[in-house]
Amino acid sequence: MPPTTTLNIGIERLTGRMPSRGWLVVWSRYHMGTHPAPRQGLEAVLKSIPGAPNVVLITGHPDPDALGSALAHQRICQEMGVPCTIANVLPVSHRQNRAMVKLLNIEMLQVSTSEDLAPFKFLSLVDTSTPEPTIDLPADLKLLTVVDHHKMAEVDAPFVDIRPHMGASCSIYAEYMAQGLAPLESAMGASRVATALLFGIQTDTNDFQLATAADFAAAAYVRRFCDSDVMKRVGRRVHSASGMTVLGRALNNMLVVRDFAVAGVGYVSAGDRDSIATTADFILQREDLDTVLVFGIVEDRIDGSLRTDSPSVEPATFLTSVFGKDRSGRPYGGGRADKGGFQIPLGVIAECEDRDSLWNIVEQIVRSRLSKVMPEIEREYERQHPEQHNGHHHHEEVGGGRYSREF
Ligand SMILES: [Mn+2]
Repeated sequence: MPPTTTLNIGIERLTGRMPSRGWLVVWSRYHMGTHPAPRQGLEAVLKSIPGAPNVVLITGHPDPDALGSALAHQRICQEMGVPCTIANVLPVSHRQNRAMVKLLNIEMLQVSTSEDLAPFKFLSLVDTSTPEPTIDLPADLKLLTVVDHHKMAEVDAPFVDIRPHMGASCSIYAEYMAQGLAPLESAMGASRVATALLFGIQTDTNDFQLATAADFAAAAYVRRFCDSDVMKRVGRRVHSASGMTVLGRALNNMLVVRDFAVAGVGYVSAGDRDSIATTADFILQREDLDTVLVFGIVEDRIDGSLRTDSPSVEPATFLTSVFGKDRSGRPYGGGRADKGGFQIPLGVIAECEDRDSLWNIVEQIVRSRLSKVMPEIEREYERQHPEQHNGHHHHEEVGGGRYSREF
């Protein structure tokens, strides 16, 4: 790391000068021709504009990587005496991202016209090298910094740090901090910035599946400053209202035999088909279960998901032994990327207008198929529905409108 005194001489001599591409070249001469590390470059550029209002304008709908980077940029600016505002044109659309904004108290200025940006002198871009295209930028707003991990782009700004090998822009900002630029060890408010950075890294690297060594190093640095309670609340998987409804029906109608559970969820719209799979994933988390089958009617077919943690259950084999094969000899499962997914066409029966009756038939068929490999299923059903077997068929209670609404 170059000595700080050298850096200060450079900044003093250049104070008051407009940053330009030539600036870094001049500055680097103080280091005898060596290119300055990005962290020093960003510090020098920000120190060259004391008091000049900077805006981080987020491109697109704000996502965790952009939000975390923007917060980090803002914190670095504050340490350098540069007022910094985070602004967005498009709203925060994902519910999980809205939770992040709320829980971390991220203040953003919603802008829509170029006048809204008039108070600012300098523009910073994070997680992108292109400004938001749906707004006209004021002619005198100068692009100051660009920090991004997407593909390399020709950008004319005093400070540009684009690293396509990084999994997240948040990793780059975390690295500046780890290298001593507004380090998280130092000041107040470190935990919200750290939490936002970790969330950005986690999201952009697909829960670290795509993380590089540099991303892990960045995550390890920010991790100890994180608010783990907020992390837990923001990171929690969110389900749509209709997904919750499907889950609720499954829990209400679940039959459990030893470590196996089966649950019918009634009619599910095609757009909500995934909630059958997520419901199966959720139920599989019950500690005493290791195989779960969830099914419903989607359009003109029975659609279901089998999930298993059991070393002795192979989804494709299990599904074939329960449901057999279609007339052309193909199994009903395995057609989609979802390995435990299966679809059984209902054919013309799908046209049945009495939706409750059709659902009852489907439930009975699945149950009787399952009882071939697991006879206890019928007994468990009878135990749960004694009224079905003492001659009182409370049809309304079974169909009961519970499944009759598509959602
Ligand atoms: Mn990103």
